[in-house]
Amino acid sequence: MDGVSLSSSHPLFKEIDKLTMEQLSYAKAGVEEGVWQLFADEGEMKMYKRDLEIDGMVCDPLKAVHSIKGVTAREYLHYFFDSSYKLDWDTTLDNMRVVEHLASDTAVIHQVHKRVWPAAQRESLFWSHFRKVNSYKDPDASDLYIVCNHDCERPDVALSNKACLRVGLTIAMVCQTVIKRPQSKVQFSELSREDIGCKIIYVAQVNPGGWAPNSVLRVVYKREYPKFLKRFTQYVEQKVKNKPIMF
Ligand code: 18C
Repeated sequence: MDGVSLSSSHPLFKEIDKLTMEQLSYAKAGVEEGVWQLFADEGEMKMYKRDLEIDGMVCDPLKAVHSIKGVTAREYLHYFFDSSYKLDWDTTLDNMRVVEHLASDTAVIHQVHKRVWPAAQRESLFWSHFRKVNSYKDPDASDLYIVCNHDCERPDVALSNKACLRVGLTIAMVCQTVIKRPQSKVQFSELSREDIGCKIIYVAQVNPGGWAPNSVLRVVYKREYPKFLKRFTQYVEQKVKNKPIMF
């Protein structure tokens, strides 16, 4: 999947293009000491947060780095982007639907999340864009893909119920395939899953969109993000098992 399928004349193109590239450099910028606090450290998976309140609401940015074996960047992000898998792996969801397929690499998605007592139920409405950006890959990587998600407004998508609140979100997953055999000496078709790995960076900032007790929110945050990344990784590892490698 080279190039961008979404037409440059689409009304959302400029916003999608700008934000996707901004999130890519933000994700790749690393985690400066004294700025990011490590709160989950499980094997290769490390999660960092910063404290940030906007209008009294907790909007703590999250940055996670992970590294896995046997999966390519394209495969990992295929399962993250393709909405037909979301109900399999996203345990925060009550339901979801694709509002519009804007192009093969861009969709608008509406999700209704599980309610966390005593806060109101949340939903999210966002565009999701998948792009290959090899010119930004690390020297040891053979490719680089990003999925960027950001909240949007659609007059044709009403709140699923009056008590629901819509969250704001900017989320990006950046993945790079690393090949363990010298690339100059090997064809992709000769590689096995033992020869490949994937470096993952996930960045997220969610605005709760209305009242929720800050203490509950931070508990949900610290529980749900590690749960998500571990579960999603296991899901992808299971899905690609015994399938031909997709570069
Ligand atoms: O990136 C993820 N998923 C993608 C799915 O396609 C997409 C997600 C976008 C929406 C994220 C908004 C999440 C709101 C969650 C509401 C609470 C649900 C809790 C359910 C508990 C059973 O990019 C993976 C996303 C993983 C999300 C982890 C949870 C993050 C919590 C952040 C704070 C949420 C604020 C509002 C909740 C108020 C509750 C006190």
